[in-house]
Amino acid sequence: MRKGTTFTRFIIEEQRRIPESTGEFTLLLSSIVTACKEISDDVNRGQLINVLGSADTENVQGETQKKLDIISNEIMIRAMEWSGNLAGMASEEMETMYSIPSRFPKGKYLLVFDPLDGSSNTEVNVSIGTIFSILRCPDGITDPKEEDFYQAGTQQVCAGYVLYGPATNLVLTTGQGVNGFTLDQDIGEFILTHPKLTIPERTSEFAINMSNQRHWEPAIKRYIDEVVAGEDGVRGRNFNTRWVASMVAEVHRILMRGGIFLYPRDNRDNVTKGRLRLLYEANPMSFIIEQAGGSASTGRERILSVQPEHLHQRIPVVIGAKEEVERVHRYHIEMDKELNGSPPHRQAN
Ligand code: AFP
Repeated sequence: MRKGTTFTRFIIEEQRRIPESTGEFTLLLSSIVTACKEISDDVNRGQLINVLGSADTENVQGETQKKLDIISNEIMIRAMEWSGNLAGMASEEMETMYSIPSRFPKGKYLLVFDPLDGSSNTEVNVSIGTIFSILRCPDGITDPKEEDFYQAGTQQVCAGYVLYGPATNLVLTTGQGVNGFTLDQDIGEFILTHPKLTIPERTSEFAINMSNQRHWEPAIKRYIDEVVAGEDGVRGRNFNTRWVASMVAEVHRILMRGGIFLYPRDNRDNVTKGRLRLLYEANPMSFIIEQAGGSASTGRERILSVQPEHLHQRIPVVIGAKEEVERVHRYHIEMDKELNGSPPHRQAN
């Protein structure tokens, strides 16, 4: 007999702790996880079932879609729309929100997701993942509009990701800490392998796309110059670097052994407000990181407090070890004081 708590048992036991629970949320989570197992299987088979490569289409952000981006989005939609737990969905791969077709019952939750984050890595067999965030549909609304999704990250009921790497991991928070599961391929179940994950406050590992260095604001340049200088500089100790170009993999590494991840805004035309998306990348990851004892900031404010204004809104992201995130935040405050109110896009020079 295998040892370990299955995901199914875990969520049912969690549900039992809340006497007034209807089980709707448990079913919703269970459907998301089933969809992710299907995505995991397609990612795993890749070239064998001809799902790698470009779909030759563009998403709303003007990014070329991979076949697997479209397939994963379709899997999520088909797995979730019938469930009766959702009032609507929104995804990186769909320009507008997805209304639940009238032939299906509706529920009290909204689901926002990035079906396959880091998909530029699909051809090179590097870790990628699905990110999701569950929000409550505002009271009395059965036919939500896009504005109903514009909820600050603090309002999230649950956030999670599934990492498709050498192993498939599910990491989840409902605001009571963070738990990690590993897919046992033989029995098709996630098993609780990483209970109560926490991030060390201190780290010596950073992740940033260094090729954008010349576009950064002075605060980011200062921080990175200092960590790169290592024991010869003001930090007095050496740092190491990693960059996977897959936020799920970077956040997972931080949860496993610490670190800081930065995708700051910079002075390139399409990155003046940041590169990553608030609702389905930054918010769920920030909720997880904070619940594990880390910090998540735009550099200037707490990500989870930002009021969204668009479905596909971008935002600067600095997340991970508390001490480091706070330092980056301090550098931004000092820089802004020095530059004394000059417009943000100018400050990147
Ligand atoms: P894709 O899903 O288009 O591959 O983007 C991945 C991502 O949103 C995030 O996971 C990475 O950290 C970041 O973009 C990588 O961006 P760069 O290619 O600019 O480094």
